[in-house]
Amino acid sequence: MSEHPLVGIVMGSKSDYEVLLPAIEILRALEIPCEARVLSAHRTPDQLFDYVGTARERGLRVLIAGAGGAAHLAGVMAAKTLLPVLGVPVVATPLNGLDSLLSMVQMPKGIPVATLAIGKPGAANAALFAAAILALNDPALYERLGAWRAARAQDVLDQVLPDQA
Ligand code: RP5
Repeated sequence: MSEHPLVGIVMGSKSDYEVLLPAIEILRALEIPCEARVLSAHRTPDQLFDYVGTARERGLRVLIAGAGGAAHLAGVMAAKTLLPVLGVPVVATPLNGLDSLLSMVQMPKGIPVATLAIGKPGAANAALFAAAILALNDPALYERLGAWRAARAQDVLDQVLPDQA
């Protein structure tokens, strides 16, 4: 984690950490300074408001919100900032993340939450989407993101099936 983060990752509970970990790992791989916090829209609303309300002046440029259940975290954050908020639905209830997905993707008109897939794939893509946003004004990051994408393509091309080994 950096002292001057550009991306702030907020999760509603420590129990969400494993799901959000791919986002942290990809941001690190792309050398994007980030920070992660546990803050809840319903358990710590005042502290969440403080965090989001000061995010821009502290240098943050993109926020990632991961939460499960009735995942109002992302929408509440989006309501308190003009920074882009990327939502990652988390599996936390018997509804298997569909509750969280719909809570984020069905935000009423006017307060957008850019919602990714449920779980770890969504967390990884949130980091990549944050990178794409930041790369608009950072040519070096654009190059790193392009190299990351090319490496993933090479991973696919290098795959060998059992009957080809
Ligand atoms: C949400 O409730 C959190 O984001 C988490 O996904 C879910 C369960 O939280 P814990 O009961 O594990 O703290 O607010």
